[in-house]
Amino acid sequence: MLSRIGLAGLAVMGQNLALNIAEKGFPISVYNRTVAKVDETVARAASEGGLPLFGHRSPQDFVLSISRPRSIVILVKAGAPVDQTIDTLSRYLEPGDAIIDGGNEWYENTERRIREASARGLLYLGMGVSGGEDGARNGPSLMPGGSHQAYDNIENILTRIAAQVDDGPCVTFVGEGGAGNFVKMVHNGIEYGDMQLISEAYDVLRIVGGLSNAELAETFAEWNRGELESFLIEITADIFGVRDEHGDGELVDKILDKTGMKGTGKWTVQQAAELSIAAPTIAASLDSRYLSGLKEEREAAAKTLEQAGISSADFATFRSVDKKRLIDDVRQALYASKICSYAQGMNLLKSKSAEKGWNLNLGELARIWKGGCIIRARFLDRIKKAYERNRGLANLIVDPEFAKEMVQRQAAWRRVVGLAIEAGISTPGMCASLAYFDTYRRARLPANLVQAQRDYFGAHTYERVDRPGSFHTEWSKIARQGRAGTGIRS
Ligand code: 2AM
Repeated sequence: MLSRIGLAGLAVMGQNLALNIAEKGFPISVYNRTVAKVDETVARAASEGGLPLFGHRSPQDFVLSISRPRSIVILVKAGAPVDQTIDTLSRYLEPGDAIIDGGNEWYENTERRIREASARGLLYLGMGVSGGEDGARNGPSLMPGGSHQAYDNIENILTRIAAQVDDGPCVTFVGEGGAGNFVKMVHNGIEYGDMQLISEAYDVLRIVGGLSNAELAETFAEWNRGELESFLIEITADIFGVRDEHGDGELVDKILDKTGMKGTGKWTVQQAAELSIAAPTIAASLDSRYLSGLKEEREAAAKTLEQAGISSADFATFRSVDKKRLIDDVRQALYASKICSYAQGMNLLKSKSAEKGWNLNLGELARIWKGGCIIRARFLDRIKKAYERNRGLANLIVDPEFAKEMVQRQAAWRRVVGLAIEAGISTPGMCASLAYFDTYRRARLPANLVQAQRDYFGAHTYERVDRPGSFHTEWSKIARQGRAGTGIRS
């Protein structure tokens, strides 16, 4: 009997996704370059109740064990390993067969592979998969893009293995070309923003509010019962409760404050710059990761600046703040900051969609992020509805419902950021979000002065608010004349 689908690349994500597919009743063939992982996966399938999963040690046997038209998911490291795996497998593939890359791939690599596959009569999908190990096994959020035919061939599998939420499975055909990978990339950028904002909330509560880990656990658990309900808030509450098995106190305090990263956040910020889309909250999260990496420099700087007179440790004076009110303010600041961050991510998607002709449906993307993925959250349903109300929404902030919420929360938001600034606690994500909000909502910005400067030194011209056309002024000549008149020397 032939398998319905194949999966190559049996590291953590691959193994779990394969078991998920098998568990849903689709016979699956699996393959890995190193055969030990094939045996391991087969053993897991057997121990989980004899799932219909069949291991293969040769790429040829693997490919030939799948029914045509074949669909093969590959989950290997992004970049060259994907090309090598495609090379290995495509020797045995036939026209009409499809390759589905489930890795965090750069979208342009997917677009190149789509062209190469198409030259051989093969179909290709670049599919974002989010949810980590647990998501892959029990229901991820899936973001497939590329060949619609390839999607149709496995739609019944994808809708079964994806996370299920009240309005359907967390999967949709995202768009053509590298759209699926691009959307996954922006998802990860938004994830960077969420994590940064949560860490800032933690920092303010801990340093300014003096909350203990137990109080933090309680606070986050409480938040998870309200508008902030989300996977990241939930796991954060859990984290504060985990004790250190090697010593006193909680593990969180023993973890080195250096954040790792794999590149999707950087790509998001690079793309934002390429597309002239402001994404300051996401950029601030990336910068914070870079600065976190400079542990030794930061320790040295703390010492130098302390010697120079700054006090970086004693915030006791701020401990007089009303804890209960601070907690409530931080909750609101976090929520408002998050909306701005999502607004940036969504606008990045909208801009790329226009450039590439992907016709991305932002409401539908918010929907498939409601379950399975790392940024899953209750408020994504509200984002979905905002885009359903107005598909061409310029910015989430100006959706009537979100606008109201931002206004309701802005006083608390300003208090938190103000307090943090006063205490010397950096909150780059919250500050970036607030500045984004305050910039976007202002009908008039000081950009007139920048235009005047540009015209002054570079004759770049400017427009006027009161008449059409572009203008240039001989600024220095006039200024000199003016000075001559008042006796000021240049
Ligand atoms: P391996 O077990 O043989 O190393 C994550 O590293 C996954 O990507 C693993 O399944 C790994 O296979 C696979 N992988 C990495 N580089 C590869 C390559 N060049 N060809 C095939 N698989 C590769």
